Amino acid sequence: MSNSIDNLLHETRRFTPSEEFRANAVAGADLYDRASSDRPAFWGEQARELLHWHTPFTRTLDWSNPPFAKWFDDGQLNVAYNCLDRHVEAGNGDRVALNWEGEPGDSKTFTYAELTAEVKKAANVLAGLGIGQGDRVAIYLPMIPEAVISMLAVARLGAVHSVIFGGFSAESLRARIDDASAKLVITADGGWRKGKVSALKPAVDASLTIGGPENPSTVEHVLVVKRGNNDVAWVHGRDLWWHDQIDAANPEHEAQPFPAENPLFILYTSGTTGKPKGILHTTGGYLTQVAFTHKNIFDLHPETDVYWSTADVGWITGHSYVVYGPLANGATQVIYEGTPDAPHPGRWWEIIQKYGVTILYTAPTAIRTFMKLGHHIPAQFDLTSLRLLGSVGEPINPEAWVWYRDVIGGGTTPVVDTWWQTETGAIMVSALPGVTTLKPGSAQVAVPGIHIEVLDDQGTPVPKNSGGLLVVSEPWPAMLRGIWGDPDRFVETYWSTFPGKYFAGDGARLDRDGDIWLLGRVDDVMNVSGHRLSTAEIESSLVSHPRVAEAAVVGATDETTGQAVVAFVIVRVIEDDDEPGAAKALADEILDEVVAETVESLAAELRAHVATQIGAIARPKQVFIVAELPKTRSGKIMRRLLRDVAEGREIGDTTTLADTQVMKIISGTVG
Ligand code: 6R9
Repeated sequence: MSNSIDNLLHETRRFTPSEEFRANAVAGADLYDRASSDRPAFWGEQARELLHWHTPFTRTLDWSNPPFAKWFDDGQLNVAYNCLDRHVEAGNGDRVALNWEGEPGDSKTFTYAELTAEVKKAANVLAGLGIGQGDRVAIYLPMIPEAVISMLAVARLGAVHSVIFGGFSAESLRARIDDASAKLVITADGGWRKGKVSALKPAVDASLTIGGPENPSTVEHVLVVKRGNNDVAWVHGRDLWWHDQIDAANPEHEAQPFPAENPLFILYTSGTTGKPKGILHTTGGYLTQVAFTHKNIFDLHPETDVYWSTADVGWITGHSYVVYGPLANGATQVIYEGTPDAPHPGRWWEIIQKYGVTILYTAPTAIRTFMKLGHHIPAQFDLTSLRLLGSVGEPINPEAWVWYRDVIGGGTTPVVDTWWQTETGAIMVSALPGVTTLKPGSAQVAVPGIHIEVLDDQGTPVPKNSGGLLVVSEPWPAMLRGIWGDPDRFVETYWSTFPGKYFAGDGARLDRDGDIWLLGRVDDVMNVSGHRLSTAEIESSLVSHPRVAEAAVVGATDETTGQAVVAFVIVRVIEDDDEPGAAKALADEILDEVVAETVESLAAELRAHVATQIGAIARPKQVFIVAELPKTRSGKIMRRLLRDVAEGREIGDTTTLADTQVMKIISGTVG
């Protein structure tokens, strides 16, 4: 095993910040010193500096009842006022807040003054429907401006939003509505995805009638945004058109202050057991850390930067780094409704060119998809406005990191790999782009003010050059405040492995410099003949082979070895510089090409490649060449489903897949 880790940790490429970047960087190395002497005091300074408090706080952290933290709890603020009105009052009302791009090519721009005006009207609409402090509102919308407006309107009233991914089924939607006892659902007729309108309202209609009249839901009203212009069924008395309500709404609304520990949102995330967990976040600490990290890690210069996070608002990244962080900092940003390849595979690069995007934040899964399509596609667009790139969601293998920097970043932009979770609320491990010498593949160091450790099973910090479990050892401002309605599960899931410390569920290694390398969820760790192998590591090795674009590895039960390594691999187009069109080849055409050169010989080559790179113990028992991998809408590979295939079982619940057809295709290829 130590050989295999050495392979990853032997990454020798280093990228120091350029003189120019360093000279203009928002964050300097002094942040680490300032934060380390007294963490709560440091966060108190940040909270005062970055936010407007209607009532200033006198206490920073109350940790008298761990693991239930309170931050700045005698202070009062309004989150929407912090994201909107205060920028207008400071004279920045004409600055663009949102450049929204619809998938079919329509677009809309909102200045801070215009966005503030929309949110005030929306807040009055919601208040008119009986929404007040503490009430829960479910938001089930595509990536349209109304998603941002709804979240901020809920926040403005001191109410609690629960944003649910547009891809979730009626059953999942109902389970979340019931768990939070939501009074209102905000949805749309439909949204654009992959070149056509995908209806949303039917899922809401179906969810609210599940169980028949004996099982009424808590929902009183459904507000419907008109986006897709598709026909919708209508329940009179319950359903209301958003535009009718907004047009009739009072434009005046004064934001009231709420206590710093007033809940802001619930966001559901999957756990190791079936029932989704409603992760609860509050206002003051959360907004402090998202604003701090957004400003310092993305080196935000709000007057000149154009920031784009490609995340959907249904994911925590959309909450913290589309809505709250950027808007609290007065940033100008881009949001995009659709898929990266609609109507053509250069759509994202076209958007960057159109708006002059300077900071891009996206996920490794997207980067690897673009690698697969080839560099000819981004090369057709002017990407020279980009000056900083970010990554989030899973480990980014060194090859993808370097490709991202070279092909998208023109060989000059820093790439920050940011580790965090729904539960942590904000970034916890990341380089600072003007300070840190970057190392491809490693998330590197704790954010100033955050205390991260890698512990062995006994809870002892591991020395450099070894691995263990990632924990957060001190409370942090944006930490989850609990699981909605289930305090015991909160304590049990996160705080019982190492008492007093937060266990994130991820494996990690420290390299010889003490930098952190994330190795994936610990439930993604395989045990092959008594050796612990990380799925991330074997995947990284596979992706370093020139024919591999993407790889997913699972441990399948094996009579002799306990578990056997089974790999699912998507092959990459071999780029032909004389024939750029070849790079556009679709996944199934690639597959045909591979079939022609015999799948077996490639599989054998890849098995040998892993054995050479990592060691015989990691050699996949089987390598399946597939056209697609099953992913959730936030881009996480659903290894559970691949394990089902690898072990020849019937495939389990696929409702959280972005594309529910993909498992049929994979089973067809493998079986
Ligand atoms: C923000 C987000 C959290 C899990 C987390 C870890 C994985 C996220 C990562 C990363 C390696 C990174 N993860 N960022 N792994 N490097 N930079 O993704 O939240 O959807 O709750 O997922 O994602 O396994 O535990 P969430």
